[in-house]
Amino acid sequence: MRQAGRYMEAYRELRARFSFEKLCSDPALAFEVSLQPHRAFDVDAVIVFSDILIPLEAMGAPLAFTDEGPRFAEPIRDAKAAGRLHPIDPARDTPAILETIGRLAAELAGRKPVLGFAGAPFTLAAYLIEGQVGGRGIEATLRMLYREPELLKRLLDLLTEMTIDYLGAQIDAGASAVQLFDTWAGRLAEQEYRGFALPCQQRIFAALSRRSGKRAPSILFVRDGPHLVEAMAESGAGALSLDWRVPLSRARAVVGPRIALQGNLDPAALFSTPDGVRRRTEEILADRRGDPAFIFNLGHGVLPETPVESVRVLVDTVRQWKD
Ligand code: 1CP
Repeated sequence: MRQAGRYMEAYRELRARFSFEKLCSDPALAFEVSLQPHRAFDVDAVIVFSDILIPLEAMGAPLAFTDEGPRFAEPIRDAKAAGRLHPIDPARDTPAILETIGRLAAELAGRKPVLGFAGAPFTLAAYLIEGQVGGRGIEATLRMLYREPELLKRLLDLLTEMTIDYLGAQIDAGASAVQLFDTWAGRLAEQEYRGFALPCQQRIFAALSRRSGKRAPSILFVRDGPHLVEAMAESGAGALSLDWRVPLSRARAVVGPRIALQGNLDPAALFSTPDGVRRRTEEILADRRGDPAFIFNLGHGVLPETPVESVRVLVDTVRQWKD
């Protein structure tokens, strides 16, 4: 999950000097930001600093990170606009993330895993179609899904192929595991999830597990997805990352013992007192006591106003836990 960010003083200092785009596109800076949570809290894994939307710009969709969030200047609403997108060659078109992963893997060699990541096709399509996600959620995307499903599927196809290449290149660059973020797929009913989001996830995880090069474990995140856990288990991901809306014990009962579960403290719980943070963290750890395939995580990224002390208490609580 997003672990660097504005709640950290060291991040705010760098952001005061450099744009978000610059932090992502300069491997020396991205390397520094990636390591900030590692240095501050000694977290168990380091996620490379980048954003799921960066490869879309490389596909030909002009992107700006504004104060109101990311924005595509030309939302993709018809076949003509979709036709302007092109495949990418990760080494040529997204060198910064690969270089940053390489530097992190060398720095942390064998001591800590480096996580690569990508947005899942449905979520990437939603950002492209909306242009900017605002108060009305992903209404334009849903309109395309129900009115022009073939157009959406063509877009999803293109994004699926790109994501296979993009994650494969991250694994080759040194990522120990990769996480696929399908943040917006939880907006769908199970039937549409199975029709539009799941097939893309399945193609990506199947391709990654079949590849002749290096392989790496995979994690699938869906936000707002308690109703989708059973279908998510069919994605082929080795681990499911869940938000706080579903009790992990219930998810475990649904998916069985073979898939790892990751989650799922509500990031808002970090606004509690240190004792409150410790208690909520321990409740999740106690719930998963004896579960050999559990990764503690937040259910979503750290919120900008989060007290740093809460993050420290959380990491210490997980570290000190005796199962
Ligand atoms: O300086 C800033 O304010 C930029 C805030 C920020 C950050 C720190 C954005 C803009 N992206 C990121 C980094 C990021 N994004 C990481 C790097 C890992 C880390 O820092 O620890 C990762 C893994 C992401 C993934 C991401 N970006 C997702 C999937 C996970 C999720 O949060 O649901 C999504 C949906 C995005 C899009 C995005 N990028 C940035 C924002 C504010 C958003 C969300 C916009 C929205 O809510 O629609």
